[in-house]
Amino acid sequence: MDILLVAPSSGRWRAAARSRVFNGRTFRFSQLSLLSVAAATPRGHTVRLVDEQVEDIPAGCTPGLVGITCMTALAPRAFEIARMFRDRGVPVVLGGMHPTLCPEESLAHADAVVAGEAEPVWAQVVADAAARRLAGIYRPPDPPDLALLRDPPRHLLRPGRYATVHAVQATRGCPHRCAFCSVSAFSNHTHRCRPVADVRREVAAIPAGFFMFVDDNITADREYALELFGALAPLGKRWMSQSTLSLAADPPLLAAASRAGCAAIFAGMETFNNDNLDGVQKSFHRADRYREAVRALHAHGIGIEAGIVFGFDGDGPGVFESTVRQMDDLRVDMAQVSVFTPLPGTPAHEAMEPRILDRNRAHYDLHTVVFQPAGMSVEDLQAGHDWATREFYRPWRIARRLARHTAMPRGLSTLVPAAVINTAYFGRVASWHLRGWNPAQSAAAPRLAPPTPVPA
Ligand code: B12
Repeated sequence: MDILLVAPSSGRWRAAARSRVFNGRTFRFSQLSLLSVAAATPRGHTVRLVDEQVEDIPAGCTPGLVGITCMTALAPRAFEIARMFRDRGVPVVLGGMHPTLCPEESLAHADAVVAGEAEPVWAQVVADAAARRLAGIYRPPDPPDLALLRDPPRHLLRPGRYATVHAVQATRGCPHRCAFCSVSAFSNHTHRCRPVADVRREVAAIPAGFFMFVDDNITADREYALELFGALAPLGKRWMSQSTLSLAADPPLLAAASRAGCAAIFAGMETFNNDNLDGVQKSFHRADRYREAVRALHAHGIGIEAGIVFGFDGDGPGVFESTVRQMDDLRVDMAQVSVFTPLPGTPAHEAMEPRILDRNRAHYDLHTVVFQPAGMSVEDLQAGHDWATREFYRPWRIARRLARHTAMPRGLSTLVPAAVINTAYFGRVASWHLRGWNPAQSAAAPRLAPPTPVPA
């Protein structure tokens, strides 16, 4: 059977991905979701992969089966593609984050839904599609044994169109229970690890010096992380991953990550207000520890991309300016600035249900306000998010950050990824025309408790 796997893209994300600045590549990596489905496909079938960020779905094609991966923000586009193929009589299966968290909603647009990781059920789905008996929602009884994963067939991606196609996964899931996080909901707070030898072999075969771990929390299992970092060290590669800041508070682990080639971590700092952290069950991070965490990372030559979220219940109109100032002050290298988003299927969505104003899934892209904030108006939250993003990525701030970056140990060798990520966000500010304003300077702004002070 001819199987077509599609990664949808839409709206301003699609426009940015296709922009001529850097050929739109900077934010484009991975597609490990569909490569994993391709890898799990039984032999004897042909698999093609179309990533709408870089190419169009071939007009009029009629494969034997279409599989579409889908985050929440891409659900409307995924459903549109599903309709197009079903109108041609082609069966469609939806999988990924959104279909797993909202299987019934997704099934209304497809012949079948895979709710969870594909590996345990994909062969059955393919067999049922071939026999024209696709049967609703396929839920893996147990998550797959990660020792049985096959290598992702990266040759299915169009070469040269990605910042890197070398996305590797050592672990799946995260044990924490942050109320807003889809990953916790998807993985049911579990964290599983691949055999270190498999990861080492995959990394050793990468024909490049830099790669990305797409793990959600690579240090969640400390002993595993120590073993993994020890195995990676001799390979001399550079990489980035997501981790909590607990890495920074653990000197042996930090030293091991540094020796293993960790160039930077993405860590969800979220907010500089401990009450906000407590409110979303993220009490394992403390705002008053951020400074020492960033210092420790930098001392080991590891940069930090901070995940920052605006719109927590403790945020008032002053939060934007104070957050940008504190990020400057901490010398954060990069930041992903978002607005709080009650993603369907998360505890936050349930808790905030009465405050949800916008149910258009396309707006659940973490940069659009879809709920009534507690401490300011919808307009102020949107404007403040846009303003803070633009401020943080002002060219003079980027230049200052990069200059400081070179001063940290190994800073020259990680300057390229730091520069690429900063410039990519700058490009996003420009191409999305982010402007906004600082709500603290608008009149009649309600005042809330100030954020937790960060000790000098
Ligand atoms: C890498 C990544 C990206 C990359 C590449 C995305 C891609 N398409 O490959 C980039 C940087 C482009 C990206 C962008 C965005 N991302 Co992103 N991303 C990730 C990340 C970190 C890893 C994804 C991955 O490769 N996982 C490894 C694979 C193996 O796991 P998997 O995707 O779960 O796939 C398995 C199953 O889900 C299932 N499955 C998946 N697809 C399919 C399809 C079929 C047919 C079947 C049968 C099964 C199946 O089988 C797979 C194998 O077991 C995830 C976090 C995560 N844990 O998923 C966030 C994540 C998916 N991203 C997220 C978001 C919000 C975004 C953005 C919308 C916004 C933003 N600010 O980043 C943008 C939108 C981009 C766009 N084009 O419109 C959220 C999604 C939340 C949600 N409920 O939808 C996540 C979960 C991060 C988070 N913690 O919130 N992202």
